[in-house]
Amino acid sequence: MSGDRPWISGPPRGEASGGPIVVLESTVIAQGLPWPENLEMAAAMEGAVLAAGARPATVGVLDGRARIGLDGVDLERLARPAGDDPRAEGKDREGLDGRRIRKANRRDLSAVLAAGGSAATTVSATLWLARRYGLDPCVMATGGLGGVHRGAGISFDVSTDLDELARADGCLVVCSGFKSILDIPATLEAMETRGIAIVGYRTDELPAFTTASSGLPLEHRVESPEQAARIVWMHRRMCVPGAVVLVQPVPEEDAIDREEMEQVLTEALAEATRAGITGKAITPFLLGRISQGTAGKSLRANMSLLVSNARLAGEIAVALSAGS
Ligand code: PSU
Ligand code: MN
Repeated sequence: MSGDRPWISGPPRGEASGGPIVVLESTVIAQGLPWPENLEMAAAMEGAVLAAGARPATVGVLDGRARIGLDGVDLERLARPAGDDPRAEGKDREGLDGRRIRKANRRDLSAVLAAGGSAATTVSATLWLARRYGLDPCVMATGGLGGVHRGAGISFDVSTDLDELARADGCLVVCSGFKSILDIPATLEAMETRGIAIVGYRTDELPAFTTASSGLPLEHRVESPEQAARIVWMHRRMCVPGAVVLVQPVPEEDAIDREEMEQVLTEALAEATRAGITGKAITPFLLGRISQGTAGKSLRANMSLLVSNARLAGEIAVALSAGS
């Protein structure tokens, strides 16, 4: 499928396509989870989409080409650490030190492709690439979205995910809220400013990633994939700008207690400040510390919510294609 666009490739689109597709990001594989669980999780997410009757397309950049859909070998390239230490931590997994797999948001894409490089894509880069390829509007699943960081009033650290969601007209993003390390109330405000629709899946409160609830109320709720599809269908039909974000809580049996999470997070944030870690490196660093601090519970919860979001996105993609 290279044609006149050798810089991007993917599955057949439009008439020739084999039914509904669920787009998956790859930063969570390369930077969000440790090896080898990251590779297991990537396969499990694709399996959950297939089981729902849709086709998965994990997005990434390999050797100077954007790819909409990766095979097992590609996924392993993104997942496997470059160094000798298979448990290389946060900072090393960022690609800041010559690591092959970088973390790319939308603004990084041109430079990475021009250099013939490889990168995992964040929500913003994934959404943009999928739409640019022709999966527009698309259905996507992930764990936690980027948003407004704590202290953003001074650092200005606000994820470009929010701006891309505001542009991704008619797309659906299924997730479990935002990264728990963020300023969640401020992130909700920033979503409202940008006019990004947010709907709870079987919940009245915004989930807080590996914790079932942030305690913050949501104004809209659906109970089934069909009801969710109806909102997306209406959103598309009315041409309301931006994406619809559907938030699903982590499965109950894997959820982490809110107080426990707050405590571990406070310590991890203090450590990040002491170590001078900022910008794109902060998420991988904190996720690693949180996993250690919760004795692996957060890792289990993270994987569990990713798989259940992939399944739900698959079910909604099927419902949307049946209704069109
Ligand atoms: N949530 C996680 N792990 C991650 C991410 C989110 O639990 O690795 C990634 C997603 O790809 C998201 C990105 O799009 O972090 C946002 O990064 P930043 O805050 O640097 O924009
Ligand atoms: Mn940031």
